[in-house]
Amino acid sequence: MEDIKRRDFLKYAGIGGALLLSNSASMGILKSAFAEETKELRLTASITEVDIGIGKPLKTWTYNSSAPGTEIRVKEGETLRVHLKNNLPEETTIHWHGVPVPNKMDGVPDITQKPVQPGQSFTYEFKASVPGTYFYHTHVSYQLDQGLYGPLIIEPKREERSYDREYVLLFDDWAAVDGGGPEASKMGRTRPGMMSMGGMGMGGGMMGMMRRQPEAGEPLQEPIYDAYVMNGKIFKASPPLKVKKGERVRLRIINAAAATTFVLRLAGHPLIITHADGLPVKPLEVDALRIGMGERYDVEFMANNPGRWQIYNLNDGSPAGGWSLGTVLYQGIESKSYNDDSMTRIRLNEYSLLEGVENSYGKPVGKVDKTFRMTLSGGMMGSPYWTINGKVYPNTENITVRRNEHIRFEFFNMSMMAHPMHLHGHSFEVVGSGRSSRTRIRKDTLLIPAHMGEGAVEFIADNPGAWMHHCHNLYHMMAGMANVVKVT
Ligand SMILES: [Cu+2]
Repeated sequence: MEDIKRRDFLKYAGIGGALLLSNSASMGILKSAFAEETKELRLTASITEVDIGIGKPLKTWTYNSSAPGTEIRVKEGETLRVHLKNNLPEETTIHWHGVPVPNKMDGVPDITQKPVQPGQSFTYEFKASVPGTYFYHTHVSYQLDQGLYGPLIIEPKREERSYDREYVLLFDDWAAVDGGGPEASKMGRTRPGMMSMGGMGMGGGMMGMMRRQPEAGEPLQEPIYDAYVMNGKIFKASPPLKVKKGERVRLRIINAAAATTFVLRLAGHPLIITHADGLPVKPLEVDALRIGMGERYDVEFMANNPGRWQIYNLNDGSPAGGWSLGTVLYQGIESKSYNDDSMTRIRLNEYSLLEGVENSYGKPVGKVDKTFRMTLSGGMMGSPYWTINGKVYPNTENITVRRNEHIRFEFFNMSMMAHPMHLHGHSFEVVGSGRSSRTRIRKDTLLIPAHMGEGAVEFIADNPGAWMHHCHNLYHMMAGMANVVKVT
């Protein structure tokens, strides 16, 4: 969103809420009494015109009149209090993706709260207990694919790594019609049923392989997208990320897209992964970063290769293949042309290569008390539904566990698309990561590969309440790929 000099943080660290107060106008902060303990701000959801850089404004749904919405940045241990005002024509909520909040603050309509009606308000309040890169978004209907999201950064009390500069990069897919993805879907701009992620080519334009129009009461199909944006702008409208030679730069990367997995590369620079879904990992160098919907990674790169470089999406069979997304520009570079990127092999962030580090934010799971096996399926033969163990939400089986039980989920993907499975209220260990040291990574969203892909996670059910567990492809979630985990 904006670059923030690490040194500035250090400068402000000694004087409590100075940073918060200095940002108070733009952040919509109402008051900063007890600045170190409570941060209070207002998010207004409304229909707004935004300019993503395609030459015409688009009417979409936003927080505080921009997509992404206002960046929220708090310190570990602070309480965040957010007043949501709903100026939309529909009910809405806010979900704090990845943050282990108390159940009634989790923002899932009719499960953790009554949705906020048009014209009404709701106040969310929770302690920012686990530092990391998160985002907040609506959990109602198809609103996520209309722009209702924003970054949420919880700064650690003590920063383990030193870096010179930081950027928050939020990626999204965009259907360039008023109302975004769901409106495009209603117009019939959807993917054909049997197609896998591969072979679709560019996301823009009409594919000529229209699926049948959904019948009344059926879920919407995933739209064909026209554009992919970084921080709300397409490539040619995206302001360059400025760096200086010799700097160590942190990127906090968030995939807020409704239905696109990105494989991100910064030309000319390897990326060092330092955090997965907010939590620290043993630094791992990769050439490109595969990131599913709902996942976040913090990466660093050394600015030691002066030039003008693209951030782009690799053609990895993804519908976003080959798209340029942004620019990294070194100070002093005048040339308008981009440096060439050459690679002979691409190292990706396979979960098996990532290793966790001991931290105080989660106890190792160890022995498992209960295992739940989930077969993910759907989308075949033009079916509009996506299933867990053959059932469509809300008819999927609830998973009921006792508080502090040690739980294992095993996933088996019978379908032709990958599914980023996201659990609310908890983080989980990724089984199969950290094989050498046995320290697994902890995440809250796990991408289960297509075509017989498998994955498993383990967690301690230590947060009581009814928690959503679902595919973070919005169109799969809305078409049934969800269940509820009841921690009693
Ligand atoms: Cu899915």
